[in-house]
Amino acid sequence: MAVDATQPYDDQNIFAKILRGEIPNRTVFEDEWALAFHDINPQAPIHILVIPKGAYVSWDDFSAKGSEAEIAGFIRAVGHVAREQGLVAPGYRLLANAGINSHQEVPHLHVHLFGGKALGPMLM
Ligand code: D5M
Repeated sequence: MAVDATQPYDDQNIFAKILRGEIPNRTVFEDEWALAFHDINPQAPIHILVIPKGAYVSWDDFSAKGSEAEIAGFIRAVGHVAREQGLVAPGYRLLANAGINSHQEVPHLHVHLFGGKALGPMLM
């Protein structure tokens, strides 16, 4: 179900539980600012989610409230994972859903990292 990204952060969301270690995940990278793990329902040969460690619902929430260090750390983590996964030369796609029209399902900011095949033109 799509979430209303204008709601306050819900610390019972599934990615908050993953960050607290309450639910297992297939981690590919973790540092002070971010956690990256395989999507449970992959849409490409490589489909990784990168999430900030702070409690932010969406990109706009994060950009408004996150510290410079959190924002820099998160963006660096996304790039690090893309490099580590060998996606720079073949290419990759980043996507962040926000709110109802995008059909965001989990109300903790996450960037989808897709790769591992020719992804074709962006449809929307
Ligand atoms: O995408 C939310 C994404 O989160 C969707 O691709 C499935 C994924 N998901 C949901 N639960 C899990 C767990 N437990 N592990 C890994 N991946 C998960 P959205 O952009 O919100 O539509």
